[in-house]
Amino acid sequence: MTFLSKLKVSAKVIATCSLFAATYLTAANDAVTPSFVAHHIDTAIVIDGELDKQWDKATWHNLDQPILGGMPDKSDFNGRFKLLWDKDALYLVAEFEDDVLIDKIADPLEFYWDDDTLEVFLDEDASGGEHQFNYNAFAYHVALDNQAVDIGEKDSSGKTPFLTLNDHIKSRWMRHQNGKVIWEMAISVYDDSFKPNIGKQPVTLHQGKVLGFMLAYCDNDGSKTREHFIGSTKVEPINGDTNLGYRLADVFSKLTLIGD
Ligand SMILES: [Ca+2]
Ligand SMILES: [Ca+2]
Ligand SMILES: [Ca+2]
Ligand SMILES: [Ca+2]
Repeated sequence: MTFLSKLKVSAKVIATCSLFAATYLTAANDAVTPSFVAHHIDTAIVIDGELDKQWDKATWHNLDQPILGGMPDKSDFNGRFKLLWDKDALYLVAEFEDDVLIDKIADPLEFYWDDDTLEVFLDEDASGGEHQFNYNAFAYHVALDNQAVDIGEKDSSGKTPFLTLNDHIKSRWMRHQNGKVIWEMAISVYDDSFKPNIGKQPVTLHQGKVLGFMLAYCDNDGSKTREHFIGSTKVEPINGDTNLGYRLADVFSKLTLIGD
Protein backbone atom coordinates (compact mmCIF):
# COMPACT_ATOMS: atom_id res chain seq x y z
CA MET A 1 0.00 0.00 0.00
CA THR A 2 1.39 3.41 -0.97
CA PHE A 3 1.68 6.20 1.57
CA LEU A 4 -1.12 8.07 -0.22
CA SER A 5 -3.53 5.13 -0.16
CA LYS A 6 -2.68 4.51 3.54
CA LEU A 7 -3.55 8.16 4.17
CA LYS A 8 -6.87 7.75 2.32
CA VAL A 9 -7.76 4.63 4.35
CA SER A 10 -6.87 6.42 7.61
CA ALA A 11 -8.99 9.41 6.63
CA LYS A 12 -11.92 7.10 5.84
CA VAL A 13 -11.57 5.31 9.20
CA ILE A 14 -11.48 8.64 11.07
CA ALA A 15 -14.51 9.92 9.12
CA THR A 16 -16.43 6.68 9.82
CA CYS A 17 -15.54 6.77 13.53
CA SER A 18 -16.58 10.44 13.78
CA LEU A 19 -19.86 9.65 12.05
CA PHE A 20 -20.42 6.71 14.39
CA ALA A 21 -19.64 8.86 17.46
CA ALA A 22 -21.98 11.63 16.28
CA THR A 23 -24.75 9.14 15.52
CA TYR A 24 -24.27 7.41 18.87
CA LEU A 25 -24.38 10.70 20.84
CA THR A 26 -27.49 11.88 18.98
CA ALA A 27 -29.17 8.53 19.54
CA ALA A 28 -28.23 8.59 23.25
CA ASN A 29 -29.75 12.06 23.74
CA ASP A 30 -32.88 11.39 21.71
CA ALA A 31 -33.48 8.10 23.52
CA VAL A 32 -34.29 9.85 26.81
CA THR A 33 -38.05 9.74 27.45
CA PRO A 34 -40.35 11.48 27.78
CA SER A 35 -39.72 14.88 26.18
CA PHE A 36 -41.67 17.95 27.28
CA VAL A 37 -43.00 21.20 25.84
CA ALA A 38 -43.84 24.42 27.68
CA HIS A 39 -46.37 26.98 26.40
CA HIS A 40 -45.61 30.70 26.42
CA ILE A 41 -47.50 33.08 28.72
CA ASP A 42 -47.76 36.88 28.52
CA THR A 43 -48.07 37.56 32.25
CA ALA A 44 -45.76 36.10 34.88
CA ILE A 45 -47.07 33.43 37.25
CA VAL A 46 -47.55 34.61 40.84
CA ILE A 47 -45.27 32.41 42.93
CA ASP A 48 -47.37 31.81 46.04
CA GLY A 49 -48.46 28.13 46.16
CA GLU A 50 -51.91 28.93 44.69
CA LEU A 51 -52.76 27.79 41.16
CA ASP A 52 -53.00 30.74 38.74
CA LYS A 53 -55.62 30.56 35.96
CA GLN A 54 -52.73 30.46 33.47
CA TRP A 55 -51.73 26.99 34.61
CA ASP A 56 -54.88 25.68 32.80
CA LYS A 57 -52.91 26.12 29.60
CA ALA A 58 -50.33 23.48 30.56
CA THR A 59 -50.54 19.67 30.68
CA TRP A 60 -49.84 17.64 33.82
CA HIS A 61 -46.90 15.22 33.68
CA ASN A 62 -46.51 12.50 36.30
CA LEU A 63 -43.60 12.04 38.66
CA ASP A 64 -43.65 8.27 38.29
CA GLN A 65 -40.13 7.09 37.46
CA PRO A 66 -38.36 5.53 40.47
CA ILE A 67 -34.68 6.54 40.55
CA LEU A 68 -33.80 5.33 44.07
CA GLY A 69 -35.69 3.23 46.63
CA GLY A 70 -38.32 1.81 44.26
CA MET A 71 -41.77 3.27 43.65
CA PRO A 72 -43.51 4.44 46.85
CA ASP A 73 -47.17 3.69 47.64
CA LYS A 74 -49.55 6.45 46.55
CA SER A 75 -50.15 7.34 50.21
CA ASP A 76 -46.38 7.76 50.72
CA PHE A 77 -45.86 10.00 47.70
CA ASN A 78 -47.65 10.77 44.46
CA GLY A 79 -47.11 13.82 42.35
CA ARG A 80 -47.26 15.58 39.01
CA PHE A 81 -46.09 18.87 37.49
CA LYS A 82 -46.63 21.47 34.74
CA LEU A 83 -44.36 23.92 32.90
CA LEU A 84 -44.83 27.36 31.28
CA TRP A 85 -42.42 30.09 30.20
CA ASP A 86 -41.95 33.76 29.35
CA LYS A 87 -38.79 35.56 28.29
CA ASP A 88 -37.62 35.94 31.90
CA ALA A 89 -38.30 32.55 33.44
CA LEU A 90 -39.32 28.94 33.20
CA TYR A 91 -42.33 28.37 35.49
CA LEU A 92 -42.92 25.10 37.25
CA VAL A 93 -45.76 23.92 39.45
CA ALA A 94 -45.69 20.58 41.24
CA GLU A 95 -48.81 19.15 42.90
CA PHE A 96 -48.16 16.26 45.24
CA GLU A 97 -49.18 14.36 48.35
CA ASP A 98 -46.47 13.31 50.82
CA ASP A 99 -47.61 11.81 54.13
CA VAL A 100 -44.78 13.44 56.14
CA LEU A 101 -43.14 16.72 55.17
CA ILE A 102 -39.72 16.98 56.74
CA ASP A 103 -36.83 19.43 56.81
CA LYS A 104 -34.82 17.91 59.63
CA ILE A 105 -31.53 19.71 58.94
CA ALA A 106 -31.89 23.49 59.13
CA ASP A 107 -28.55 24.27 57.44
CA PRO A 108 -29.41 24.40 53.71
CA LEU A 109 -25.93 23.13 52.78
CA GLU A 110 -25.85 20.08 55.02
CA PHE A 111 -27.20 16.74 53.72
CA TYR A 112 -29.79 18.70 51.76
CA TRP A 113 -30.59 15.65 49.61
CA ASP A 114 -31.88 13.77 52.69
CA ASP A 115 -34.73 16.23 53.39
CA ASP A 116 -37.95 16.44 51.35
CA THR A 117 -36.72 18.28 48.29
CA LEU A 118 -37.87 19.05 44.77
CA GLU A 119 -34.86 18.67 42.52
CA VAL A 120 -34.88 20.67 39.28
CA PHE A 121 -32.36 19.54 36.68
CA LEU A 122 -31.66 22.15 34.00
CA ASP A 123 -29.25 22.30 31.06
CA GLU A 124 -29.66 25.65 29.28
CA ASP A 125 -28.40 24.48 25.87
CA ALA A 126 -29.35 20.78 26.15
CA SER A 127 -25.69 19.97 25.58
CA GLY A 128 -25.73 16.98 27.91
CA GLY A 129 -22.43 16.00 29.48
CA GLU A 130 -20.77 16.10 32.88
CA HIS A 131 -21.88 18.91 35.24
CA GLN A 132 -21.10 17.87 38.80
CA PHE A 133 -18.28 20.39 39.37
CA ASN A 134 -19.06 22.95 36.65
CA TYR A 135 -22.00 25.00 35.38
CA ASN A 136 -22.67 23.11 32.14
CA ALA A 137 -25.98 22.21 33.80
CA PHE A 138 -27.58 22.54 37.24
CA ALA A 139 -29.21 20.19 39.73
CA TYR A 140 -31.09 22.60 41.98
CA HIS A 141 -32.19 20.96 45.23
CA VAL A 142 -35.08 23.16 46.34
CA ALA A 143 -35.86 22.53 49.99
CA LEU A 144 -39.01 23.14 52.03
CA ASP A 145 -37.41 26.40 53.22
CA ASN A 146 -37.41 27.44 49.51
CA GLN A 147 -33.62 27.54 49.30
CA ALA A 148 -31.94 26.17 46.14
CA VAL A 149 -28.59 24.39 46.44
CA ASP A 150 -26.20 22.84 43.93
CA ILE A 151 -22.56 21.78 43.83
CA GLY A 152 -20.07 24.39 42.58
CA GLU A 153 -16.53 24.14 41.22
CA LYS A 154 -13.90 22.49 43.39
CA ASP A 155 -11.43 24.93 44.97
CA SER A 156 -7.65 24.55 44.82
CA SER A 157 -7.69 22.25 47.86
CA GLY A 158 -10.12 19.91 46.04
CA LYS A 159 -12.97 20.61 48.46
CA THR A 160 -16.51 20.20 47.14
CA PRO A 161 -18.43 23.44 47.63
CA PHE A 162 -22.19 23.38 48.08
CA LEU A 163 -23.72 26.68 46.97
CA THR A 164 -27.04 28.35 47.70
CA LEU A 165 -28.32 29.74 44.39
CA ASN A 166 -31.45 31.39 45.75
CA ASP A 167 -31.45 34.14 43.12
CA HIS A 168 -31.87 31.46 40.39
CA ILE A 169 -35.21 30.16 41.69
CA LYS A 170 -38.10 31.89 43.41
CA SER A 171 -39.99 29.16 45.22
CA ARG A 172 -43.15 29.08 47.36
CA TRP A 173 -45.45 26.21 48.32
CA MET A 174 -48.58 25.65 50.34
CA ARG A 175 -50.33 22.54 51.67
CA HIS A 176 -54.02 22.94 50.89
CA GLN A 177 -57.17 21.65 52.68
CA ASN A 178 -57.27 18.54 50.47
CA GLY A 179 -53.81 17.56 51.72
CA LYS A 180 -52.12 18.37 48.41
CA VAL A 181 -49.04 20.56 48.23
CA ILE A 182 -48.97 23.12 45.42
CA TRP A 183 -45.35 24.18 44.89
CA GLU A 184 -44.60 26.95 42.39
CA MET A 185 -41.24 28.12 41.07
CA ALA A 186 -39.98 30.80 38.69
CA ILE A 187 -36.64 29.57 37.41
CA SER A 188 -34.12 31.97 35.87
CA VAL A 189 -32.09 30.09 33.29
CA TYR A 190 -28.30 30.48 33.40
CA ASP A 191 -25.94 29.28 30.69
CA ASP A 192 -22.63 27.50 31.18
CA SER A 193 -20.68 30.77 31.52
CA PHE A 194 -22.27 31.28 34.95
CA LYS A 195 -19.88 31.85 37.87
CA PRO A 196 -20.92 32.82 41.40
CA ASN A 197 -20.29 36.43 42.41
CA ILE A 198 -19.64 37.93 38.95
CA GLY A 199 -23.08 39.45 38.45
CA LYS A 200 -23.93 37.10 35.57
CA GLN A 201 -27.40 37.64 34.11
CA PRO A 202 -29.80 34.82 33.18
CA VAL A 203 -30.48 34.18 29.49
CA THR A 204 -33.57 35.59 27.74
CA LEU A 205 -35.82 32.72 26.71
CA HIS A 206 -37.36 32.50 23.24
CA GLN A 207 -39.77 30.32 21.29
CA GLY A 208 -38.16 27.21 19.83
CA LYS A 209 -35.41 27.05 22.47
CA VAL A 210 -34.56 23.51 23.60
CA LEU A 211 -33.31 22.84 27.12
CA GLY A 212 -32.36 19.74 29.04
CA PHE A 213 -34.84 19.25 31.91
CA MET A 214 -35.80 16.72 34.54
CA LEU A 215 -37.70 16.97 37.81
CA ALA A 216 -37.52 14.63 40.79
CA TYR A 217 -38.69 14.50 44.41
CA CYS A 218 -36.58 13.27 47.31
CA ASP A 219 -39.03 11.79 49.82
CA ASN A 220 -37.95 11.32 53.41
CA ASP A 221 -40.49 10.74 56.16
CA GLY A 222 -38.06 10.55 59.09
CA SER A 223 -35.33 8.10 58.10
CA LYS A 224 -31.63 8.87 58.37
CA THR A 225 -31.38 9.15 54.57
CA ARG A 226 -33.96 9.76 51.86
CA GLU A 227 -36.36 6.88 51.29
CA HIS A 228 -37.44 7.43 47.68
CA PHE A 229 -36.28 9.50 44.72
CA ILE A 230 -38.98 9.71 42.06
CA GLY A 231 -38.55 11.51 38.76
CA SER A 232 -40.17 12.71 35.57
CA THR A 233 -37.78 10.82 33.35
CA LYS A 234 -36.61 7.24 33.00
CA VAL A 235 -32.91 7.08 33.85
CA GLU A 236 -31.08 4.20 32.17
CA PRO A 237 -28.51 2.81 34.63
CA ILE A 238 -24.77 3.02 34.02
CA ASN A 239 -22.95 0.19 35.82
CA GLY A 240 -26.15 -0.37 37.80
CA ASP A 241 -26.33 3.26 38.97
CA THR A 242 -29.48 5.29 38.23
CA ASN A 243 -28.63 8.28 40.45
CA LEU A 244 -26.92 10.09 37.59
CA GLY A 245 -28.81 13.38 37.18
CA TYR A 246 -26.76 15.38 39.69
CA ARG A 247 -23.64 14.81 37.63
CA LEU A 248 -24.62 13.83 34.08
CA ALA A 249 -26.95 15.98 31.93
CA ASP A 250 -27.21 13.22 29.28
CA VAL A 251 -30.01 11.64 31.32
CA PHE A 252 -32.25 14.74 31.22
CA SER A 253 -35.32 14.96 28.99
CA LYS A 254 -35.59 17.54 26.22
CA LEU A 255 -37.84 20.53 26.93
CA THR A 256 -38.95 22.72 23.98
CA LEU A 257 -40.36 26.22 24.55
CA ILE A 258 -43.34 26.65 22.23
CA GLY A 259 -45.77 29.48 21.45
CA ASP A 260 -49.09 30.44 23.06
CA1 LIG B 1 -49.62 31.10 41.92
CA1 LIG C 1 -43.68 10.15 52.13
CA1 LIG D 1 -25.02 22.78 28.94
CA1 LIG E 1 -41.66 13.19 53.06
